[in-house]
Amino acid sequence: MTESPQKPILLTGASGNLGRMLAKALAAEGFALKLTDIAPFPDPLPAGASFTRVDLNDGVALLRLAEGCGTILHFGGVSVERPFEEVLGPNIRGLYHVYEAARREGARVVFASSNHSIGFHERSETIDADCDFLPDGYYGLSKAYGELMGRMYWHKHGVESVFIRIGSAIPEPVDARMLASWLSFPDLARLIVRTVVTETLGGCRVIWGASANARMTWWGKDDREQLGWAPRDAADGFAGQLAGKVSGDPVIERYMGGAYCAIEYSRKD
Ligand code: 15L
Repeated sequence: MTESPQKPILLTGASGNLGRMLAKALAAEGFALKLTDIAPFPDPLPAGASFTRVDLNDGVALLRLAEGCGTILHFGGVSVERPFEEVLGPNIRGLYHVYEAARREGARVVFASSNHSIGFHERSETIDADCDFLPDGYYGLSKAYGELMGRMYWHKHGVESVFIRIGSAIPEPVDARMLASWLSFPDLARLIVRTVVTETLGGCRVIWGASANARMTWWGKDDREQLGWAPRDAADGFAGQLAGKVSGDPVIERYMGGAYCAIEYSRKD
């Protein structure tokens, strides 16, 4: 750990792919962790970590769990496109519970937002962090709402937030789109450390969650300098094998959100 002793970190979604990776990486850095998820934690508990099974719909349990925490890393909830009714509880009500807990504890929220909050921007554009939200489904819409909720909690209650609009955070890129959108696990882990140790944010900060990929021309200015983060990895080495791996679907290939844009797409023009 680089700076002053930290209060414990609450990590929601700890049993998911990103949660498991972050639990390991943050524990290795010496952070005290309270892990939570609706699903059991599948790995051996890292040193300095506890795990409590909680449904994000249960606001009382979440308040109790957040007691004494200085940061809430909110990676819980539905993480793919699903029908509205499935997204509503975990991603909207659950998020409200997270922000209420942060308000009570005076904690910072680091929100795993997504590129799907802006998914209907065309790939030919370069958009800055203050661009319009153009969600590509109910999941992306919940991420846009989450960022708006964070802004409300800053202006009304002084709760600081970092919104990470994650591209494609998986161990390796698997198609041509990810030559632009890929975010390596180490780059994400280093970013999360910066979101925790940076002393003051003075509001809400937005980060485009992509590695230093040569094809990442879609996403421009954001608040990385203030956090002291710059990605170090790149998908470029995969270009030879992945450049031709495209869908052939004009909707998927036109927009940043890719396949999510084409789910139940019914426009005729
Ligand atoms: C996301 O937000 C999803 O959680 C993930 O499963 C991927 O679909 C990713 O975006 C992506 O756009 O590649």
